[in-house]
Amino acid sequence: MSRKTILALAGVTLAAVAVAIGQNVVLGKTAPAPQRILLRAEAGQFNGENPTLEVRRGVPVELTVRNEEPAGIPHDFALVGLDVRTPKALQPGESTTLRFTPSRSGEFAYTCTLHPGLMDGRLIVRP
Ligand SMILES: [Cu+2]
Repeated sequence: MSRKTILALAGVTLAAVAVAIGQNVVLGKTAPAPQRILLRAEAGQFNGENPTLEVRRGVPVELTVRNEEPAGIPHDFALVGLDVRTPKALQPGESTTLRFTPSRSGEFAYTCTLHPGLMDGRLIVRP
């Protein structure tokens, strides 16, 4: 390896360090990993049982809702009291990811507004 090549590699390394330092300065600290949740709407239920979801307050949530009905049945998703909902009904095969950071702890209801009473569950935000 020539001296020129080594210097070039060192330059790359220094650039990488500078980028890493720059990110640290911008963020101040490492951002927490998002809490990822997948809800599959199928046969008129979420994940077959409308599970109770648990997340931590102050940590970003990425909640993906996917309509896995075979055909003809739209679904949506709304978290009552947290101002989180799918922008529109999802047709079979469609999905959307909702991103939010719960700012207060407590218990919140979720539902598919097209099938209330069938697709209802709870989200618990832990302090
Ligand atoms: Cu529904």
